[in-house]
Amino acid sequence: MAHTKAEPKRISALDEPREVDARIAWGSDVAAQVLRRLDIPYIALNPGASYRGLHDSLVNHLGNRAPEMIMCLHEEQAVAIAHGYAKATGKPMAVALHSNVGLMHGSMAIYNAWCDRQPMLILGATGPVDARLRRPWIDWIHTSQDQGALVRNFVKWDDQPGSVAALPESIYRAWQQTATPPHGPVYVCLDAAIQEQALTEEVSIPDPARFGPAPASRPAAEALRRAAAALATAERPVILFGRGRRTQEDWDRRVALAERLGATMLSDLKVGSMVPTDHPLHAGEPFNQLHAAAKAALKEADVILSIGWIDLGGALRQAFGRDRIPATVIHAGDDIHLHNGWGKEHMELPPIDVHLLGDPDAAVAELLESLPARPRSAAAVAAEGPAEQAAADSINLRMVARALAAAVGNQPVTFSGLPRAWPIALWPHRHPLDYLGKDGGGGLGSGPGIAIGAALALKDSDRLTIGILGDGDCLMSMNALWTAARYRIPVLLIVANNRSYYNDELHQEGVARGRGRNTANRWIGQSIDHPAPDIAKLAQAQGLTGIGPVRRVDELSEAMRRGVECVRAGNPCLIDVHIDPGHGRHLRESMAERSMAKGA
Ligand SMILES: Cc1ncc(C[n+]2csc(CCOP(=O)(O)OP(=O)(O)O)c2C)c(N)n1
Ligand SMILES: [Mg+2]
Repeated sequence: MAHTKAEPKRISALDEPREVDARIAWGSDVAAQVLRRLDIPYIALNPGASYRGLHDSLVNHLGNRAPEMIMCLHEEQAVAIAHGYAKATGKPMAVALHSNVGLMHGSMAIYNAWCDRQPMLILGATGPVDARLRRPWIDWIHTSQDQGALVRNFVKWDDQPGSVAALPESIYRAWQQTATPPHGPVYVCLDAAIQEQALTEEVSIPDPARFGPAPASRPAAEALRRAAAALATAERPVILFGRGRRTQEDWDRRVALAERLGATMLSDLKVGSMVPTDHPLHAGEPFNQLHAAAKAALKEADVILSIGWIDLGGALRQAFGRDRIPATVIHAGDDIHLHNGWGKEHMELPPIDVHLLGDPDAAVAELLESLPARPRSAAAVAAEGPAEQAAADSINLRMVARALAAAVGNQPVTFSGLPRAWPIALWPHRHPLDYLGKDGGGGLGSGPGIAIGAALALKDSDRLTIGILGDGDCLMSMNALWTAARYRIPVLLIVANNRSYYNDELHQEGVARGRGRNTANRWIGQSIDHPAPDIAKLAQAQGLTGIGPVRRVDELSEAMRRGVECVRAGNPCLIDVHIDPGHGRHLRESMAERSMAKGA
């Protein structure tokens, strides 16, 4: 029997199928029904015959609703959109990837989501697995033995169910895996022949209620007791705020814990906003590599508490080198459950004295309950950035931030991505959705998709979703923008366009310096200029409002005003801003130094 629930609103009025067939009559109808019962709102996809059965079920059986298709021009962007959606909501949506080829296209974005520990349900397809059913040629090149092996090293779980009757269990388990913390993408590969099989008997699709995700795990009582004891007597505690949930409740508890302990707060650019960056206890800005204030705080600390810090080993290494760490190190997190040895995204093995194995925010809640109220005076001092030395004829990110803030006014903003030199101190993060963090795997080209996915998730909220993207990042996934135009996803993309893969220019400079060679050649093979692609036109060509290139300081305010107005009216917009390539250089200097030291 077809599942009957209140039909959710579709975002695309264009994609209304006619004469929908409510009968569950084909193998893929069963898979589609399972998606509906899981209340999956969207399925991002690029089509392909390996899942033409499922495609038909989504359209002609479910009526392209719950889930609704979000069509993309490249699989990498379908995955990136689900990634951005998960970042903003904490919830998975679905993705469909065609056979081996679509999976290969999507794989880098899956890797990003994996490293970022974000959930998503990826449905793939192959086959027919039964060779007798394969069409000549095409079905043979689009069938792979053990297709999940392509991504198995960077998904949490994968499966290829062997019958129609096995579909519900497989998809329910996948959902349970992806939605249970610690999160990660999951992949279910649907045999084309199974999808296209006519049902001869009713297939039971159980209610998903008893197959749902498990709650986040709480750390062991004994470990909590030891951690609380160490913290209760700490004189100079430091808390590293890493991965956590984007809820106001968890945010408030993190702040309360730091305040109760009088602890210096440090936060990570990679995870996004987890604590207020302008809190008196917050030292400096969120960082990727330790800044001086963070280093000093860690060196002086008697207790270091990591709340899901992604690279605790690396942070300690930067502060202490090979020296012994005098502080008691407490780490709360469950990431260890995902470490499989293939990727090294587990980072350097940190020395840990008290391991609070479990959900980092659960550890915060437990510690807060057991620690006595003992507020101490604020220890941290905000690190001052270097003075602004902007020539009036070149635009830097501080100017962009100021102009954007003026255009936005009081409306809350979600930054889906920020470039390294973005002046967070000018625009502090004060809400869990203010900034969603980095792409996870450092796979370039994710920025547009993640921004669109976040905007899709937040489109009915009071927030404005803005992605500040590098030109290299944006150009790699330019055609993600079509999806934003097609579904009227209100996102503002601002390209911090330095006409270069500037990050890597600095690497080349560092290598040349280390080898005593000419650093002036660093731009060769790195500059995206002569011609500089007209990114605003590329946006316009896909149906967005494209503004720019903005080259002069006096054009900035008007460009930002127009961009914000466009997105407030419900439409996507891109503003291409040519920025001074050298701005923010000091923030990247360490890379050049590292290359110099290692000659790599
Ligand atoms: C898929 C992929 N290809 C290449 C790189 C190497 N890479 C890292 S940052 C970067 C430059 C990014 O350029 P842009 O987005 O313009 O930012 P900018 O450094 O100029 O601010 C490159 C090429 C990568 N990380 N991922
Ligand atoms: Mg660039």
